[in-house]
Amino acid sequence: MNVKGKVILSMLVASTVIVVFWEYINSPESSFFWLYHSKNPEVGDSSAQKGWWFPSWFNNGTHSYQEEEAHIDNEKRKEDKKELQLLDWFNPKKRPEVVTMTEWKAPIVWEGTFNRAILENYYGKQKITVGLTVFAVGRYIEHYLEDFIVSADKYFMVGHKAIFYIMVDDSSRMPLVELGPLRSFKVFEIKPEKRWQDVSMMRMKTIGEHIVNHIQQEVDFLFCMDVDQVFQGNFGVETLGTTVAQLQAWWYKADRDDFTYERHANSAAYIPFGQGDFYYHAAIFGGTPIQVLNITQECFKGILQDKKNGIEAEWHDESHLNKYFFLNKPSKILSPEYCWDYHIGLPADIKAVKISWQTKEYNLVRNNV
Ligand SMILES: *[C@@H]1O[C@H](CO)[C@@H](O)[C@H](O)[C@H]1NC(C)=O
Ligand SMILES: CC(=O)N[C@H]1CO[C@H](CO)[C@@H](O)[C@@H]1O
Repeated sequence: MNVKGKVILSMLVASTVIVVFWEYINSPESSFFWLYHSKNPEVGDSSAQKGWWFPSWFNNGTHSYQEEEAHIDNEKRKEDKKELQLLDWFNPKKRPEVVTMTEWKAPIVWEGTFNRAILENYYGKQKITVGLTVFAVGRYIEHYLEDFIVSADKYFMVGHKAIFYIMVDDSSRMPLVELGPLRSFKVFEIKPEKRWQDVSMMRMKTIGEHIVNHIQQEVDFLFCMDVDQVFQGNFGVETLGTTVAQLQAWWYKADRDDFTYERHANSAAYIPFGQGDFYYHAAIFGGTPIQVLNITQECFKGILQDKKNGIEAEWHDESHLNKYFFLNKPSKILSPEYCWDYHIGLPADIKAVKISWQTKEYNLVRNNV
């Protein structure tokens, strides 16, 4: 080998050493092996691990999909070990007309902002199971339950294992529904409450008990949903996260001071004017079982405290849920496309409805309106 060759070779060796060392000191785990395997990729600090490959493309807006592909190739060898990071699958710039990031840098998932293929690949390898709780009491069973389950079977976590936890006050009235191969259901009888407000508040207690007793061993993620709605499009793995909140369709553009937060200072659900982030809909919330357990326990604590003081928050469990997410910011938020009310119409923001509200026939299904 000639002198020139030796020089080039030693420069190559030196630069490799520098690159390797640089990556080593910049990786927060100080390791090349991502031994820690988390199933919750949504709010990783991707800048720490990736800044080296593509310096702050996110801030400068120089990102393109070609870069992303090259970047993915570069990292392919790590793919199996590496935790999925937010910017691997989420592009907030794809929906510039709506808010796609919270102040605390949690993604607000709108149609078009996520790359389903990357997420499917990731969660497919993890072999996840996702739970879904739903309550139907009294006439809610005949009125809504079958539509809910049939549509969930078709659209909820397609291609992944799902368990439906169905809580009814009379299991003999359960509709007969045939589910797809990856789906199963468990029916539980719950004690009927006289007032619908109590049904919805006791739900928090019941979900918590079931998580402790069995759900935490059975699923990786859990959603809790109202029964008076119907799936219309894929409600997929892009919705999974540590704690997931749903934007309420009627309020997603409103000013925070107009939100129907609980405004009585003596309620546990109290949020003062001038504060708060979003108005969340109690019809859908979720997360990992352990986080959902905390949500339900804290909400129930607030409900009990209010009862002791002879007060009831204006929107019951939803008021307490809003208080919880005010104190403990959700790690992912779903756009109103995930729980839309067609009575609003269909503005251009709403590109693909995943779940829609059923007509609320309160006079038919509630004993006390
Ligand atoms: C559970 O909720 C409480 C009360 O809001 C909060 O202080 C705590 O950090 C939460 N725990 C977890 C694990 O999020
Ligand atoms: C290359 C380039 O424009 N880099 C800028 C990216 O944005 C950060 C802050 O947002 C600047 O500090 C960089 O100079």
